[in-house]
Amino acid sequence: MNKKGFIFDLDGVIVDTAKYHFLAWKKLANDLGIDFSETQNEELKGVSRVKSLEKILQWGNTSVSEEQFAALMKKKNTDYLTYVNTMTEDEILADVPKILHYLKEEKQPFALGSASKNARTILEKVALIKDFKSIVDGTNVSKAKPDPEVFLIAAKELNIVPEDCIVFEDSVAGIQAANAANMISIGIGKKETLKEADYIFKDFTEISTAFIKQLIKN
Ligand code: B16
Ligand code: MG
Repeated sequence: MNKKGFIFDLDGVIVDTAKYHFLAWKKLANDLGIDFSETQNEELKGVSRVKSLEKILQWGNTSVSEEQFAALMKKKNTDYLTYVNTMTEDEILADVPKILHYLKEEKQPFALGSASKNARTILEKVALIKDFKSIVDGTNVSKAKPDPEVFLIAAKELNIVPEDCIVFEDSVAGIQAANAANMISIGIGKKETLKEADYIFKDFTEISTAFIKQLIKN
């Protein structure tokens, strides 16, 4: 039987935590006297926590000391976690369970490949943690997307060569990382934004099990 490695990004693919990142970053930015819009939040998707804060400070023409930077990072995460702690299975995005169920039925291994250091907490909150054969997140990588490191580690842990891996991603940097890893990239989101992906779908309601079956076969 053909075996492929399926790798899922977390935020924007399995759950929409971007709305919580937005609330936490907005509060932090506004407290510093910096404006922060939803459009700017889009630019932080898939970007690490450190890089996100660097960008916000840059947008606000603000510089802080190393200690202040560390304190701001901590503050943002504490605030973000208050939202994460309210999460339940109801927040799993539409038709994600349908695809995960199908992969299990077909005995296809799947992993998580996320930039988030909170990935395990989130997967626990939405009761998906036991389903993933491997979880690679912000605590396991040294290079952020678009570097392929996160997906290459996931492939290794799944014991599947990169060429036989399929990545679901909602961020441009993530699609670039999947392409750089020589994996099949599936963009979840807008066609105009994710044009570098091999396939693009609005969300999982547009992805049929027949399509997944075809990916397994090829
Ligand atoms: P944390 P993903 C990313 O998750 C988010 O898209 C991005 O906005 C966030 O800054 C990053 O995780 C780090 O998250 O602060 O929880 O470590 O899309 O790679 O699953
Ligand atoms: Mg994402």
